Parts: sequence; structure tokens; C-alpha cells
Amino acid sequence: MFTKAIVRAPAPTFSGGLTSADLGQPDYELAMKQHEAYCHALETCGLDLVRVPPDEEHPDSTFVEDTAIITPRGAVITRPGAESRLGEIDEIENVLRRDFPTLSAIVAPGTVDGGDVCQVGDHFFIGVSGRTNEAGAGQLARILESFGCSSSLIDIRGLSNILHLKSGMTCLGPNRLVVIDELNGREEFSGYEVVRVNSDEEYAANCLFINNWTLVPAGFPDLKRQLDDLGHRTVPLEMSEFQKMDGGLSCLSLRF
Ligand code: CIR
Repeated sequence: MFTKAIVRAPAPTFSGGLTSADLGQPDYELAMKQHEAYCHALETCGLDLVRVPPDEEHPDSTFVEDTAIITPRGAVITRPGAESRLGEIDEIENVLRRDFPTLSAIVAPGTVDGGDVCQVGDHFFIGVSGRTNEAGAGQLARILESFGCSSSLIDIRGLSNILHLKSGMTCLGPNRLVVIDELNGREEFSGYEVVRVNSDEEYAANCLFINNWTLVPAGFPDLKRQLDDLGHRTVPLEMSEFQKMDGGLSCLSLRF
């Protein structure tokens, strides 16, 4: 069970962040409303929120997930793969120190974005991507091993449609994965029950399982129906303004 989440509202500079989505400029006021609804949903799931002040100098800083990996056995400060995001870790490190007196860290030349790290019980899938390099993935694998956790690397560098591993897959409970077609069939996922995401609903692969609630982006009825049929308590959330900046549901919080 998760009890807390770190969140950071978008800064007024939000629209200046990195994006490849080609969906137009985000509306800042609407992004703030969507973020507040997201925070409210996390509270409904039973989480206490740690609200970090917005950071105007880092337009992507609302995507806090990329700055740390948190496990029950320890936390790791990442080293984000985009240079413009490197400075985001300082404030998150200060906040995490309150709960994790000992923090591990990814160091140069390694880079890791938290969006590339998918936890399934004691196992972690680590995406090697345009943001997470092999050096960073290797460092993270060794740190996780020291926590008693296993990991496997999944190379997504050939997939142009996803930024991070978790843009294309999610873990929903002990044995269930939600996976886009391009990632389906990988041998790393054998042994898991796989829910397939329709090719026209790929964005919905980034959903979020918290304390028996399943947050899903609004507007993707096929995946919602599949999850409802499997007994998930789904909560649709409007995410349009974050989608414009390549961000999904998991990116907006660090849960522990
Ligand atoms: C970026 O390109 O870094 C941000 N605009 C989006 C980050 C999304 N984060 C995530 O998927 N974990």
C-alpha cells in the first residue's frame, strides 16, 4: 500500500518544456485544473500529498516521476537524460531526505529518467531509451540488486512512438501488465497476464494502480472497458494538457 505522493504543480513556464507530441500549446489554467483534479484523485486513493512548490526555471518539473525511483527498501535520485531537466533533482532530493535518510544516486555518465522504470513486485523493468542510457540503467540495476530486487533491461530505442518505457506499459497489480502492441510479446513479459492497448489508445497505456484504484486518462473507452471488466475500480482523469507535453498519469507523482 502507498501512503504518500510527492507532486509539483506546473510552473507558469510549463509550455516551454520539452515535447514531441505536436498537439499544440498547453493551456496553463487548464493544466492547473487538471493537476488539481489529479491531486484530489490521489487523496481519494488514501495518499497524503507532499506538495513541492512549482519551479519556473524548469518547465518540465511537474513531471516529478523522472527525478527519483522509490522502493520500499530505499530511494534513488536519478540523473535525467535531458540536460534542461538536470536541475530538477536538487529540490526533490531535499524533500526525499526527510523520509529516506540514505539516498542512492545515478552519477555521470549515467542517465536515468524515472519514467523508464516499471516496478512489478520485487522486479524492475528498466527501459533503455533516448533518456536512460546503458550506463545509467546498469547503475540502477546494481543499486536495486543491493536492495534485494532483480531487474531486466528493455531496449526501446527503436520505438519512436514512446518517450519512456512507461509511456508504453504499466503494471496493474502483482501479475498484470498493460502493454502497447510494439512491446507485446517480449520474452521479459512472459509469465505475466497482458492487457493489450488498442493502437488508437496508446496514450492510455500509462495508467496508474494505487491502493486498488486504477487511474486512467479520460477519453480512451476501450482500455477502460477492458479494465472495468477485469474488476478494476477505474477513475478517468482529464490529461489533455499534459499529453501535449509528452506526460502521462504516472509522471505527475512519486508514490511511496
Ligand atoms: C519531457 O520530455 O521530459 C517532459 N516533457 C515529459 C516527461 C514525461 N515523464 C514521464 O513520462 N515519466
